[in-house]
Amino acid sequence: MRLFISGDPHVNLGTWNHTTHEMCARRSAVSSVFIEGLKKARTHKCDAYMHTGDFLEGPLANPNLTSSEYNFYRDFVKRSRKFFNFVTCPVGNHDIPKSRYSHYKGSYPTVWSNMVGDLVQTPDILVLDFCPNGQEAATEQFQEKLKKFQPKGPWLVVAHHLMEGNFEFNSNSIPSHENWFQKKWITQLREKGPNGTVVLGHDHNLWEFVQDGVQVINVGSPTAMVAGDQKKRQFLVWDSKTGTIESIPVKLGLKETTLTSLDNIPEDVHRVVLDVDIRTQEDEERLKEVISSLHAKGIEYIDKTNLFKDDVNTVDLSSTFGIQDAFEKFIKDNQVPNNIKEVAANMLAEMKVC
Ligand SMILES: [Mn+2]
Repeated sequence: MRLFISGDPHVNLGTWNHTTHEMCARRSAVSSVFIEGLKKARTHKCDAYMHTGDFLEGPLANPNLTSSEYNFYRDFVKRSRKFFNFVTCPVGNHDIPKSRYSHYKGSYPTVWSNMVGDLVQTPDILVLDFCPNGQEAATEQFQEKLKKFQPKGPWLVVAHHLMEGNFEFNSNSIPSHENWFQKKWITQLREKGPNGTVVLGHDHNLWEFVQDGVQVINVGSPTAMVAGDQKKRQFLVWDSKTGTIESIPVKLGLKETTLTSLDNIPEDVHRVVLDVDIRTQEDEERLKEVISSLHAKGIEYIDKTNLFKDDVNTVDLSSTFGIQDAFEKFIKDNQVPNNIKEVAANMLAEMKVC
């Protein structure tokens, strides 16, 4: 089996703590990379598409999805199963309803919970869901699973955990927000067989190292988290026969550019930094013009002149549902096989109805 692996997409990231423009750009970037992944999974002859949790920016942060978005993504996964065994595991912290966290009181929506938890059924893959009850519970969960783990060949562990000692951060003050994949676990896993790999989700950056002969890879988010983020992005392909893991680079991201003159306004960027020298009334009029054209195109901007800094957040999100555009491009793409195009076209038609 060849398994295609993609990390934390966090679809809808930006519904809190970001400007409307950032939100639009991010939705559109995630949509494109999602389609890109589907195509790459085929060209790399993969049998299944797995993501390592936090598919949506779900209940933990903000369950602020429109019902058409939610239905669309759920449908996408359901239908893409005709072509790929699309698996949504492990479960990430954003895929879990708040009501299951021990420290939360009250009830919270279970936006995503019906979709997660489809596990790859093979003795060679061990999946560790994010555990909402803290590190002790996560450790217990690992030791329980380890007892039953009997790989016959090359093995793979996929977990929605941060790596102890390699990339430690406390993203908020709630201890149960993090699970740590411990280094001693790697030593224990090594006893199950010499040809093993650990793939982690949860940390949005990309990194890897080898310990006790076991390759440990943090897959990272498949696209930039904000405009201007230049970090390397990737998908992974794991081959169960050879135990090899291959990194497939992803070029898509959120592009930012700085303008020092208002002569050439780029079309293919997500954010423009306007660092222009305004001397005359005419300059000011031109800047106003440029800003309104950026608005119209849904391109975010940072105005360093401060002349129009209050003039933001005017884009209507309901008209900038990025995945529709991505699908339209996908359907027109000559390299996409017809049977996949057909499904995409049907999905797009249905999406427009709702
Ligand atoms: Mn996470």
